[in-house]
Amino acid sequence: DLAPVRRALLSVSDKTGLVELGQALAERGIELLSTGGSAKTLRNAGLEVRDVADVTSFPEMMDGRVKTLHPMVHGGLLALRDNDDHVKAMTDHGIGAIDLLVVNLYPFEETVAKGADYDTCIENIDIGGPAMIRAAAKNHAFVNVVVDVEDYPALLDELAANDGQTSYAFRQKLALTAYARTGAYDAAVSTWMAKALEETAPRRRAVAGQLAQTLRYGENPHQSAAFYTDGSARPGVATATQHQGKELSYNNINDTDAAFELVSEFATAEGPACAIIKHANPCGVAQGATLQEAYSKAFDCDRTSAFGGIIALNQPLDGPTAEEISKIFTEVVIAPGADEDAKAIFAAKKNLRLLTTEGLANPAEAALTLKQVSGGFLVQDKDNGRLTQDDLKVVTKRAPTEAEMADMLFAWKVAKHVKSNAIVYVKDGATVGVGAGQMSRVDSCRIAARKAQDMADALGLSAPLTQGSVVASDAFFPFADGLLTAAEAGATAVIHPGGSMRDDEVIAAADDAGLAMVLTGMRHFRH
Ligand code: 93A
Repeated sequence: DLAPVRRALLSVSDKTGLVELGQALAERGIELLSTGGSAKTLRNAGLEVRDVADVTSFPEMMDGRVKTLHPMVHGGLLALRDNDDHVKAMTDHGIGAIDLLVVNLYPFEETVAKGADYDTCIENIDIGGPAMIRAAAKNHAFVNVVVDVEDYPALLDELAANDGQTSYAFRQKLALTAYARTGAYDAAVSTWMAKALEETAPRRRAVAGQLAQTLRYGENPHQSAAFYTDGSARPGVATATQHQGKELSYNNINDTDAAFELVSEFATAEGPACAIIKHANPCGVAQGATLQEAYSKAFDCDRTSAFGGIIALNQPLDGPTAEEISKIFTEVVIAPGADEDAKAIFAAKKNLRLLTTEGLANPAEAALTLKQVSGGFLVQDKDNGRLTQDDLKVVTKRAPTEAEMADMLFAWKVAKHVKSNAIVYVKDGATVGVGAGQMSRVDSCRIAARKAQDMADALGLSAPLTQGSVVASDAFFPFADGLLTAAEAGATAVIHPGGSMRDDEVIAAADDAGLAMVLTGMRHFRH
């Protein structure tokens, strides 16, 4: 697998070590070909060099943009030496084999780093160099390609060790380095170009999907951002019609999505439902006899957090509900339609965005979710897990009442949309306390109960709203403490997946406290 080196093409921007390399190669009797500046450097050192222009019978032209882009060069690099057709083509056209290519590219990265203007950067995109490098690397069965000054000594050592030849393994390594270089080079060009274009046409990054909106900023003002759609016709924030108000922000889109996905758990035929979202978590979810009632009950869960929230409804927005919503500041309302009364009422609220969809999302639909981590992304099925009463296992002495059962199923649907650790207290078809995103489950239990107490104080009630509620937990109770906190807050029934090592302890504690408990066997982590 040793291959001789008889002819070399040297074309380098960085002339460091060029003369020494040329000398060493010449001493081995290797013929030197070279481009303009490189040839001049070699000649000045007294070396005998043949110009590529002489080989191609074309002068270097167009400010050097075309010097080596020629069959006399590329044929010499790409021809398979052991292929009769290739050899015949070389003979027919007078193409001489090139066994060694030494190139380092126009200093594109350095030019960008120096803050050069657009045209200067463009002029420093090397075309002929990468073309030759890729050709030589492809033909590493016969050809050596060196793209880095640092590799000159290794090349000379290899030639010395093999009497002017190189091994296949050596050429393979050179080819690998070469492709890494051209890959990095093009990446540098595209990175620079993305940046350059963003100044005039921001955020046109290579992201799968259709750019729907260049956002003013991301989660925070120092982050740039954009909204891409994936072409799906699914009802939701991406396909909704906006009737009024300024453009949605990054956080608005995120929260509107969370709100609409949650409210879509409640089919229109199941009666009115409303979800209010803040920071991607629900601060109130309720069903009601009317849409207005559903909204009011959701609002009463946590009036403080609901301020500036995002509201999703599972029925077309009507006048009375719009009237009620208008009483405080809300960022976005999304619903499967809005009647003329509602639109007229909202028209007076310039900052309120009204979005309407064609129906609700299908919460059981199969889909994928993506999450980015450094160096990659995680892909999983969307959590479309849903339960009915038949899926539940009663594990306590006391079975839940019908009302408790209805509230538990409601709470379970909500818990799926709350960041873990999720604890959701529900009473009469409305959340009365939500604990979200805590690192310990017992803290979520406590926070939800405390917020319920705060609301009771604010509303002037004698007992917290959790009194006589049910509680849902998105994952099992690892200890009885969370459960006992819920019981203290007045919960009478509990729904959770079960499956803890201490299930027996937790169930015994529930029995002691007179609670009814059902296990779902399904978990709803959400991070
Ligand atoms: O402008 S180019 O893309 N057109 C070419 O045909 C070409 N061939 C080699 N630049 C080209 N080169 C590059 O010229 C090499 O990659 C090297 O960086 C540089 C060496 O030029 P000189 O020998 O004239 O200093």
